Amino acid sequence: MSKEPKTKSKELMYKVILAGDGAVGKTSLIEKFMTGKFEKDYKMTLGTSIFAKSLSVDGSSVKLIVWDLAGQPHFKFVRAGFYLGATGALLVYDVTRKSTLENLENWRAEMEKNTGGDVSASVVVGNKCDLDNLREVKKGEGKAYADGINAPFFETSAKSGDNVENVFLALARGIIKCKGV
Ligand code: G3D
Ligand code: MG
Repeated sequence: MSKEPKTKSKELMYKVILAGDGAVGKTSLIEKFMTGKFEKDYKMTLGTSIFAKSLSVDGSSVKLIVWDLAGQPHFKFVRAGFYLGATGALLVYDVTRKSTLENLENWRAEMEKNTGGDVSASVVVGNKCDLDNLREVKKGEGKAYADGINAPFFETSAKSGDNVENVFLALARGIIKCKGV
């Protein structure tokens, strides 16, 4: 897919990817965003799923083509192609597992390597904020990481829906800002 926006009925189209360790809630987030439903059955993502959704951002219509990657290390070899042409990324960790935040740097490195640094906007997402009793990562720690890479930050719950839409809006807004539309 081209990195440049494609114009169809004045709608801009961008490929974005969901990056983050297995079971942080990437598939749950995109499913919640698409349907408003939270799927309780966990199915390991095999390969890639692709979702499309149009958003209205500050008067512009933007279509996000969201690629949901296999986060499991044994699928690493298939990931390279999924980064191709990506303009934006959600970097997702799980607030109940600190290692998933620490691993975001590895995800970023892999992304940079495979896109040549062409991902123009990222948003850092601390998911599962409904599980406050199991929390291992303070909100401030996620925010500090996001500030360090100059990205917006949100805590979300794919279960309750908290901030799910805001994350995708922020990503679309970041892309538009970067592309100077
Ligand atoms: P992944 O796509 O990143 O691998 P999934 O992650 O979306 O498949 O989610 C992994 C597990 O976390 C699933 O639970 C899912 O229901 C749960 N989950 C995802 N988001 C949230 C959330 O915001 N809050 C809570 N409480 N759970 C969440 P199971 O138990 O089926 O493995
Ligand atoms: Mg998944």
